[in-house]
Amino acid sequence: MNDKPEFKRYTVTSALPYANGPIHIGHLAGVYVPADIYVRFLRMNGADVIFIGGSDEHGVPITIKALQQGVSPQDIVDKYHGIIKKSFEDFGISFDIYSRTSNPVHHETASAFFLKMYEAGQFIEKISDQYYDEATGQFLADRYITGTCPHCGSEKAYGDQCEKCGTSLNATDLIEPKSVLSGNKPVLRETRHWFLPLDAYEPWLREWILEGHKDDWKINVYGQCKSWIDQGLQPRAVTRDLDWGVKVPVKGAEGKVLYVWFDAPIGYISATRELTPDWEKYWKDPGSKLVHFIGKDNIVFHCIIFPAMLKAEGTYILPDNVPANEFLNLEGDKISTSRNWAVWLHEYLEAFPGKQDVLRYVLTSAAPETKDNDFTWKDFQTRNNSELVAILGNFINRTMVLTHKYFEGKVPEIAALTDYDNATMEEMRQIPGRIAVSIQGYRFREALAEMMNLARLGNKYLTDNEPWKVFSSDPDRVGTVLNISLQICAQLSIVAEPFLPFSAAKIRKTLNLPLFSWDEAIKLNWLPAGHVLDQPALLFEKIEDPAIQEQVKKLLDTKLANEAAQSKTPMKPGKEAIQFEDFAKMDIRAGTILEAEKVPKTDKLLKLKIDTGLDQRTVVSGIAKFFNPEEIIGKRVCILVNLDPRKLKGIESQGMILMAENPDGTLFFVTTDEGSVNGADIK
Ligand code: B3M
Ligand code: ZN
Repeated sequence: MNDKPEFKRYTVTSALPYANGPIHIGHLAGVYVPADIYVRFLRMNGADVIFIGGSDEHGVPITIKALQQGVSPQDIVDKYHGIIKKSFEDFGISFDIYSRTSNPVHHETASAFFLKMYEAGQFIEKISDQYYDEATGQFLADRYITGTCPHCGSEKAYGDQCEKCGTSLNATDLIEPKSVLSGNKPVLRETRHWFLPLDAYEPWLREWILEGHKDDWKINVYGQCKSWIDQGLQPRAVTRDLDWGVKVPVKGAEGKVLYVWFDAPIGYISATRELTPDWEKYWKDPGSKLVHFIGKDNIVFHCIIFPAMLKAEGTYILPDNVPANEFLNLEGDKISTSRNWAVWLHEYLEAFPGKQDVLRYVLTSAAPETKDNDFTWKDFQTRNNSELVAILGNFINRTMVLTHKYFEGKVPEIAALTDYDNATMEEMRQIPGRIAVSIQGYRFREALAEMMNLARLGNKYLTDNEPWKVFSSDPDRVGTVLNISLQICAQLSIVAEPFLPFSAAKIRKTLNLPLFSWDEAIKLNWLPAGHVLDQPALLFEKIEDPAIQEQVKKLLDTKLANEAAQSKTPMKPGKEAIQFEDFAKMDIRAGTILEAEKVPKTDKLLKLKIDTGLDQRTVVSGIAKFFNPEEIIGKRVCILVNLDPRKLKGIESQGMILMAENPDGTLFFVTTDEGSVNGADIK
């Protein structure tokens, strides 16, 4: 291993999933599988490493779910914490601890953290008006208020957003607001909150991230940080009026809790305290390398807000890296818990028992490391059948079967080495180093591909040397070929361990070998002649069409159910007829989004730079609720170019992007097929 010499140990965290739903493949591909590969690799290197996980059990989504189901928030988190913890265990995510933020040790840790900052005068206090339910005697979080949307008139808008028209709202925008708790009209009351003045940390963040981590953080992570910092950081409230969470430990803060994003990352520290009395060295010694595995929606919290908190508190180390992934889609569509568009881990484990490694393999091969990626069941089947079965499984099986057939299951001697043998062994020597470099650079797809190259090397070696054809004439040669093939199997049992731990263990069992350390992966002589092998075991089996069809059907049913629910929202009525000339007046062109950024101080607007084929121009578009700026760069769009320019928030918008709007207000791009060029006339 070849890390910076100053690192003596590793503190590896993975995002704490909200305990209001089970784990799905998007969580796994984005966070837990890469983190687990990294940690298993470090352990094989003999590193002092802790791998922290746990459930995030606070926040409004959890109290709302409890309210909807008529149970307590504790019931909700108990249920999902149980499901999540078990599914991780069954899947082989090798946490050193999987904790939860409702534990007393977490409440103490988070509370003390806040108090220390409070006493050092690191918060600002602000008083503002907020809705209060007099019947139940409590302030109302945005999601606890419904009312009529001032934009579309829907009567079911929430205090933060109208789900019908997508507009983001302030609770005070609602016409006829109502408390979800009592049904009464809430009243405005003054309330006091504590804010973290992020703006004060801006110069430090610039230096630490924009200068200090320019070269070692992933571009997607660095880019998001830069855009946050460049847009100007604002003070952020770190307390809420809510009765579920970590109580704010100061006088005059009765009925208030810490904001969930303040307490949740402290959960990593609490979990470490729970794990070991020696926890401080993992969090306070600069010789510890802190790495946060997260999804891209958590970047700002882990790269800006939590580090600012750690810096303010003063005794903690900062993350060395935050290798956030992009998102995994499912069959071409965004994974969504509310639309049940997901492959749930606990359901996968039931449908495909014993096939943890197949999912680990597919999710690593298709990991959304640099851009969003798509999971399809077809691809899952293909990767299993033509890679795991046909390459890795086939090679190991053939080698084992031939050794049992010709040498009674004992490792044969090497007689003489040919040039081909030497070249093969030279190639073997290179592979562990290449895998290590990729893993340490957080490029897990590349690392996995190198591991599979070893299996390919073995397959080709065996096929090219055709031992089954030469046994009668030259048994010594067959002995040599099988010896080398078996050494490749042994090397696979080492280098496959971080990626495919269940299969690596099976390979070791058939070879009758222990788990070696990573350093030993270059030895090439793990199996002495005469070593007795176990029976061959089935590593991977073909996945047939019916198993895949069943999964596809399940998704299709979900889609149909969602569409049926959609169609209950009435379509807009048709418009009156027009003449062709009316249509022909519109100059619509194919274009490409070159740049996208949020318009400051709005929730709805994105400022886009579009290549229209005629020019590059600025368009302000009300799509920010549905698309993150960084996701849509490069997107093909249709743009109305001869619309009179219009000023929006002081920016001149020179045209309009065409969007399709569902009855429920969700937006989709209208786009053109591949081959169309920017400027193509749309008619
Ligand atoms: N629970 C958000 C999420 O699941 C949040 C992560 C907390 S990490 C400290 O995306
Ligand atoms: Zn609305």
